[in-house]
Formats: sequence, structure tokens, C-alpha cells
Amino acid sequence: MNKIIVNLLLISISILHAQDHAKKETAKEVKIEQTFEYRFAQDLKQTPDSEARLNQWYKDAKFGAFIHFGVYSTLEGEYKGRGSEHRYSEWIQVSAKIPASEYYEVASRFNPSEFNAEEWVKVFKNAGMRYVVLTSKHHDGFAMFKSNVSNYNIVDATPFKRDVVKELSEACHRNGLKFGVYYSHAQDWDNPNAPLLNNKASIFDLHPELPTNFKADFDKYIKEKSLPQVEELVKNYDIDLIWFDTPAQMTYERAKLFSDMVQKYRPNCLINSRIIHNGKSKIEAANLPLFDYVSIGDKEVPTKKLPLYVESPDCVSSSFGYKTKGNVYYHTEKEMINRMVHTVCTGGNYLLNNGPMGNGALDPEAIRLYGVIGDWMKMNGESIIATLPNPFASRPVWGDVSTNKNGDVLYLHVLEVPKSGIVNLPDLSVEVESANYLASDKTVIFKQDGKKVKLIVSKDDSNVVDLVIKIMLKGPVEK
Ligand code: H79
Repeated sequence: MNKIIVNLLLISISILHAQDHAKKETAKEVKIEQTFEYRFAQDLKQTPDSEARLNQWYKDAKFGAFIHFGVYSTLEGEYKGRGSEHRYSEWIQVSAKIPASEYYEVASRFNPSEFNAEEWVKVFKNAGMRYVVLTSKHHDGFAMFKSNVSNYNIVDATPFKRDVVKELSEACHRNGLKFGVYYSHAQDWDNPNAPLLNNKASIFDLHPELPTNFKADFDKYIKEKSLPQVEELVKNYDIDLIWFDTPAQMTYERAKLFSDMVQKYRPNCLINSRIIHNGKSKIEAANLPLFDYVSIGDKEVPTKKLPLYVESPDCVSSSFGYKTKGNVYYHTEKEMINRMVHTVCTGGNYLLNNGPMGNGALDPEAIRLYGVIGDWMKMNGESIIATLPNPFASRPVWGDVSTNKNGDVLYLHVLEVPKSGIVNLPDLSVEVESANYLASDKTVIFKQDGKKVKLIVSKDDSNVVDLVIKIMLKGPVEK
């Protein structure tokens, strides 16, 4: 196609769609303004220690597997006809008000004989994931590792008797993946001294044997269970990351006990912000020495570049733990890729959860969805792994942008192919050398007029989940 035809095409199509476009852009920008900023004062700065730890592997990894696996996996969101109306199956003990003594019986039948760490890791690796975070103890208090602190663990309290944390950590490292553990350090439904964070069940529902005047002693819980179990994890396992959650009543002093413990044994181990901040709380500068990166809210996708490195804990389905009872839905592959792309282009990592089944096999629908992402990653992973975020001031209306580390390659993630077929770039002061589809290497027609760059994409591509265009620049883009 010669230049005149390209120009005519561009002019006519853009006039037709200019108004519509402008409206959409304004709506999107307003939405962006309303979301994340309030939690992150712009002068927050990653500590040099955290920066160094994050640079070791985490910032390049971008994509990881989150796994919620435990006693609750066997109940699939319902117990004796109760609890299935609640969103998260890992919350079944609270949502069905199961006393701890009764939950023990469920634990005593937990026998995930199909568990095969090597097979799990193959699925994660094939999805393009670079790290894995497994629940080593969720709020129910049950440890998925051999613990001498409490025999309420998978080796001592179940017929399975195998250490899942150990087997998975070894399989991850054998296959070149980093390994992390989730550890709920404040809540513990097995231990009445730990705070309960919900309005569905009381401590007396879970522990009917307690005297009515029972007073919880949280520091006793920390001293006797959660801190020594964290010590076991960092001492006995090869752990690259520890993922704390729901820090109810976590003062700076209490949280520091945990970060000091991690530092003592594993100075390179990353720590997430939920050691002290819940997913939605405002980040305090004074707390920055306690953690390395910020876990934003569960299933939240960042909308704007933030002064600290973040991770989005997302899920293939509505529940983190495996759930078949009551309402449950799975994301479409398009939704998940959109969420991953926006998270990475905003400057964060995407931790995508699956809930294995009670028998220890992975959820078949999670395997399918991970497989679809894996297929996409095989063609387009270059636009995700080891990239830098969108260098432009705002997110384009058609999708998002990442760059290579030098800043001289742009990856345009066209998540919604504009009806006009024209992709407008934000103002660019560098000259474009070439534009190609990343997956097929086919040339994309473009026109640069000063700072304005327009690309014409084919209508045939509008059903692609994320059409990635690789743009080579003559020099680095200004940030
Ligand atoms: O581990 C996953 C969740 O179980 C955990 N964080 C992620 C990573 C988490 N803990 N608390 N919360 C999330 C938020 C609280 C949700 C609840 Fe509910 C709303 C608890 C009580 C009301 C879900 C819905 C359970 C009962 C109703």
C-alpha cells in the first residue's frame, strides 16, 4: 500500500471515530483517578535493601502461581449443607461455623494421594510462570509442612503423612522456579488466642469449650505458634518469598518479630506488605523496612503507576480454594490476560491462583486456563517477562504498553482493537524504526507525523485476546 492511500485511510477513519474515541478516553481517565492513589503517597520510596532483593529475580519474573491447598480443599465450599453461599471455600470453617474439634476430623481424612509436585510444576512452568506461592498455613491453622511446633500438620495429623511444602519447594527448584510460602500469621481458627477477623462466626462457635469470660492473648499465640512456625519454614525449607496475610492487630513491633526472623535465616527472602498492611490500607513510610513489595487487594488490578513495587493476587475463579458448591465462576482467558497485562504494564507482578482438589490433583479448569495463557505467553512472553511499565503518562484507551529495559522497544498490548482499526500512540518524541506483530512477525503499517504515530491493524485480529505489536524505536523513549 502506498503512502497516499495509507494517509487517506487514516484521515477518513479517524474523523468518523474521533468523537467516540474522545468520550471513551475521558471516561477511562476519570476511573483511573478514583482508584489506587490514596494508598500510596507519591514520596514513598522502596528501601535500598528491598530494591536489591527485588532486583534479584522478582521484578523480572512478573508472573507466578498462587496455590490455595489445604483441608478445606476436600469440602469444596460446603459442610453438612452449610457455607456454600460464601465466596471463598478456604473460609469454610468460619462460614459453616465448624468447631475446631470437628474440623480436626475433616483433617484426619485429608489424603491427597494424587498430589504430584512434579506434575504441578510442569503445569505452572508451561503457563509461563516463574514462581510459585503455596499456602503453608491458612487461617484454619493447619500446616501443610512437618511442624514440631504443632502436630496439627499434614505429616502428623493425616493419613497422607507427606510434607507438601517440602515436595513442592524441591520440584520448583529442580525446574528453575522460585518458591514462596503463604503463611497466615495473625489468624488461626485452631487457636483461640489468635484474633478472628470476620462477622460470620465467633470464637465460641469455633471453640464451644471456652469459658464465657475467655480473654485472648495474641502475644502468646505469636510466641508459641506463628513465630516459631515461620522460623521452621525459613530454617528448614528453601524459600524465596514469604506471603503474610490478614495482619489483624499487627503492630510495628509484632510485625518486626516476623521480618527479623525471616532476615535472620534468609536475608534474600522477599516479604510482602501484608506482614503489617491489609490489602486496602494506606501504606505508611515508617513500615517500609518490614517488607519488600506491596500486595494490593485480593483480585485487584492496579490502574496507575505506583511508587512501590506491587503484586496483584488474582484467581482463575471466584474462590481461592477449590469450590464446586454454591456460586462459583471462572474468569475467561481474555479477562485474565487483560488483568495480567494491566498489572505488568503498571509496574507489578501478577500472581494467579488455582485451588487444587482435595485428592491432590490440580483443578482441570485451572489447568485449561493456565494452558491458554501458556500458549499466549509462548508467542508473546517477551512483552511481559523482564519488561518495564508503560512509559507514557496515561494508559491508552485500547490497552496498555510495556517496554524493554533499554526503552527502545515498545510492546503495544492492543486489548480492544479500536473499531476504526487505528491504534493511536500517545505522543512520542523518538522515531519509529519498525512495527511488527510479536506473535507472527508480520509487518504493521504505521505513519509517524512528528510526535503522532498511528498504526493500522487488521479487523481480522479483533478476536485475539491481546494483540501485541512490537515497535522498534531509533532511541530510548522518554519516561
Ligand atoms: O487467602 C485468600 C483469602 O482467603 C484471604 N486472602 C486471600 C489471598 C482473605 N482473608 N480474608 N479476606 C481474604 C477477606 C475477608 C473475606 C470475608 Fe467472608 C468476607 C470473610 C468474611 C466475610 C468470604 C466471604 C468468607 C465469608 C464470606
